[in-house]
Amino acid sequence: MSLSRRSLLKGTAAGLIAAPFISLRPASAAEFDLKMANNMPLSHPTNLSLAKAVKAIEEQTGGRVKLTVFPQSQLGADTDVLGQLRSGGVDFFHLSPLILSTFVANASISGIGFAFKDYDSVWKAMDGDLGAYVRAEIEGKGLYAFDRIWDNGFRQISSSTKPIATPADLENFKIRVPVSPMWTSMFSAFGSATTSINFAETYTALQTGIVDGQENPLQILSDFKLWEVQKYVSMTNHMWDGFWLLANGRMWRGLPDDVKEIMANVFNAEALVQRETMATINTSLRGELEGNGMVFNDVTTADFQKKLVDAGFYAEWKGKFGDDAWAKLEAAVGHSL
Ligand code: X2X
Repeated sequence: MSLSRRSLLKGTAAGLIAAPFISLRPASAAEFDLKMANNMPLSHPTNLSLAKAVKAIEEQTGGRVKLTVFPQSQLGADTDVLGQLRSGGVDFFHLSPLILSTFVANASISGIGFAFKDYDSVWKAMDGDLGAYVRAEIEGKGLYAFDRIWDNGFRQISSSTKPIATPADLENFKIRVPVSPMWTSMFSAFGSATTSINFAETYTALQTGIVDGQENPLQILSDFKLWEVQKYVSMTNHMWDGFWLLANGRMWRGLPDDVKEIMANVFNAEALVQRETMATINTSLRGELEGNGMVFNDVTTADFQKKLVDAGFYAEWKGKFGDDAWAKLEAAVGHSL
């Protein structure tokens, strides 16, 4: 032990001197010690941005807020963590709007098949009226959603058995879908044999052959090395998906206004960085996955959408969401569905 440290301790023990530049409070004694959960690995842009946000919030609040991130479903599968968020066991959680819809029914409206043609229309809608509508629904159920939604990506179908070239290839196809009525409904409309499985169990389900395929953005195929258990990737772009950054409502409302403002500013700014990072990486993902042996095919998306129309998928969901919400969706995406 160095002399200065020994004398510092002695002084502290005697209660005589305060070390001017050293906080004697242990790191865990932050005023607000909060838990954040998500289902992505540390390499995913969500966690890259989150690490920066956590540091910025600790700094800007002068150490009053300590955030601990639990990535890659460490606290449990998504539907379990949603329960923990509601009860307050978890303070913040990044979650797909479609899985959130198991609690906030109309949250899945942004996930309607083929609603968004490109990212420009996604951000216009989600940073605009449609996003505001969904956040109000979320608040109505007692949770809080930060203004800027984070990107998950446009979803593509992968398979271990055959390329999905036409809608007919999806008939009786054994596919994993996340736990959400809309995902089940959509792939049932394609005639697939769907199994609802949380993401945390998806790799194993593919590996053991419980299902032959799954659908996710290319970023996830890369991050989770799905080429080890999947061969074909069909560029269906059948749905855009994001992650709302959610907070337990009671915890959030209990924070002082200055802390809330710092957190909201940092998280919303970092969400925009995450979107940029996703867009940059996206340009090289197909090549990277092909390099790992995956075989890609492009499809005529209009054929897939027609199948959904014919199966009554849009009519069913228009009925479920209600005319008002549906009108907001069509206004946001700029075309009728
Ligand atoms: O469960 C999935 O497939 C994932 C990771 O994309 C979501 O969080 C919806």
